Amino acid sequence: MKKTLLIALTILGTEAILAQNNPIITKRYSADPTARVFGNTLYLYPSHDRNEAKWWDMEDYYVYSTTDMKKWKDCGKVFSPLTETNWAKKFVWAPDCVQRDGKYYFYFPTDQKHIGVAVSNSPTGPFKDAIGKPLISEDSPGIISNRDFIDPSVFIDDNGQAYLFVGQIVLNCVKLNKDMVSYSDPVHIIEGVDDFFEAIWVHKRKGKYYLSYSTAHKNGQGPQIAYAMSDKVLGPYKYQGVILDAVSSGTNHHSIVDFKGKSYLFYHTSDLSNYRFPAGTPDHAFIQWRRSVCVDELHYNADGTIQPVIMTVN
Ligand code: FUB
Repeated sequence: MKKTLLIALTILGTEAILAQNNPIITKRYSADPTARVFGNTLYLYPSHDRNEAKWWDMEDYYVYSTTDMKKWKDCGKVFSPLTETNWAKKFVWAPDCVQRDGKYYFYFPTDQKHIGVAVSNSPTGPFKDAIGKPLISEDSPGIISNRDFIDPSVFIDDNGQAYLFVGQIVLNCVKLNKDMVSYSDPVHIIEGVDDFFEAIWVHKRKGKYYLSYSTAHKNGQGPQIAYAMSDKVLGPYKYQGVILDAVSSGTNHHSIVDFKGKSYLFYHTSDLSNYRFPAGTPDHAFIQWRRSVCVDELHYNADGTIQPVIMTVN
């Protein structure tokens, strides 16, 4: 991602974005990037920061895809929970999408307190509300939530068991049923995730489970992406260190994925809108709701620990 090359062109009505530098998505603002590999293609499921944003008042979701990490396709709008469900009222934030038995399940937070699930036969939607109500909420039995109940992240283990991790400050986890739109197990509260604030991401490599997440703001410094490891998916986890230092945005949110022989960290910054946390003036604070997705390679040490990621910038 070193040389600046950013060209947008139109091919047969679909927008192809050539991006070899950060941020990779410049057509519209995007944040909270969940990257997932389905088949030969990497799909990006970010949240969508609006040009007119007055807060984190996001309304809909767009998807992007690539087969080479250089050329990105804008797959268009795939879901608008505020108009396409009869229960979501505001704030559609960081989503996730996983595949099971040929269907794609899209998990999305709304209203700072509900997690919904939508489904499609295609990774690029359109997604439809699967159950007509939230899958789980801050006041569901067993949930512990003393702040926002947001940022769903689904992990499917090698034995096929799917887990939904979710929450802010307190990390809740439930086992999803095979239908992916219900759960029946007790709620697990995950221990050992030091300084966890939000943006949970779960992955597994060589038999070890990794939880990575955004820490809280500290002493005026922006949040970092830190991680913890365990031999068991439900922990307890042990803190390992920082993967990504504070970015220009006042929020930090990422995903980690392997694609075509390399590992990547997707994250967001506010570089494109020229915002740098903390805000200098009230006017400056206004543009913090316009973030853009970036990506850099991620490297592991021989013992499985993760090397800090060096951000590449324009
Ligand atoms: O984008 C809205 C919220 O900001 C996300 O849900 C959090 O993770 C933070 O990035």
